[in-house]
Amino acid sequence: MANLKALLFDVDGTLANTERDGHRVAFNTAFKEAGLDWHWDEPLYGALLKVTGGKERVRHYLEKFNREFEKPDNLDQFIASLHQSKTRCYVELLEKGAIPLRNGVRRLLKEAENAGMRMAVVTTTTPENVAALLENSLGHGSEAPFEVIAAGDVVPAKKPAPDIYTWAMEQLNLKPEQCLAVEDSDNGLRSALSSGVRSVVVTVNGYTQGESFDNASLVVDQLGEQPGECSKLAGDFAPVSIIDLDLLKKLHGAVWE
Ligand code: XBP
Ligand code: MG
Repeated sequence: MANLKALLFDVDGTLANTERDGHRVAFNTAFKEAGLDWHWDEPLYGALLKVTGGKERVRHYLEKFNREFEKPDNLDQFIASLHQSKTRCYVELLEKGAIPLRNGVRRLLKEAENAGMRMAVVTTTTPENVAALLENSLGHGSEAPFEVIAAGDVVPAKKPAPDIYTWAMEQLNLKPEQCLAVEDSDNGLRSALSSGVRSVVVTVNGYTQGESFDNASLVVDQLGEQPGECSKLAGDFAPVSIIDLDLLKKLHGAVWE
């Protein structure tokens, strides 16, 4: 049986519902600031979420949804500068307190920290976004419980590629059988599984609830702040009323036994 040594947390959609009311809104503000008439409404953004990474998502939008836009010669630079404005707008939203953590996240992070469990962030989003989310929701210095922040362009291939998980585990000097991932999307689940991490808890959200999570260890609607708040949607592991450290250890043991 493999002992659980670290929890690996995805950010967008997992720690907070940042996509619809955060990234999407920030993209639209950045488009307006740049004098573009582009607007990403909620359904369009849901379709665009299939591609991870903000810069990659803008490129995908131009290829699939806005082919008539006359691309500048320096397209890479154009997208990079648009994305920089988007990051600034997103951080401003977080500073206004626009996006709270999901139910139960604060509790589980505290419980894991108190128990001395090692933790890392494993995300495709930009590092500034992670720092701003943690700082504005948990307070100053709240990156501290995370030994590693694996984020953004540190690896070229974003989720669902395994690279960001592999990179994070290398930094922690741990093997996949020592880690459990918490994710919210099919792209994130596939990334974790293909890196060798087999115990993965998925907490679905509005954008991902229709996805199929066939190889997840456990799929729930939320972590839950109080016992009884969390409902199991799929997985052999039962019963589940809250996702706490004890349950994660048992789940991990069952996956690797
Ligand atoms: C989600 C993503 C990110 C964000 C936008 O990452 O795919 O691209 O949507 O952030 P995860 P950036 O679920 O792995 O946290 O614009 O900074 O890429
Ligand atoms: Mg996610």
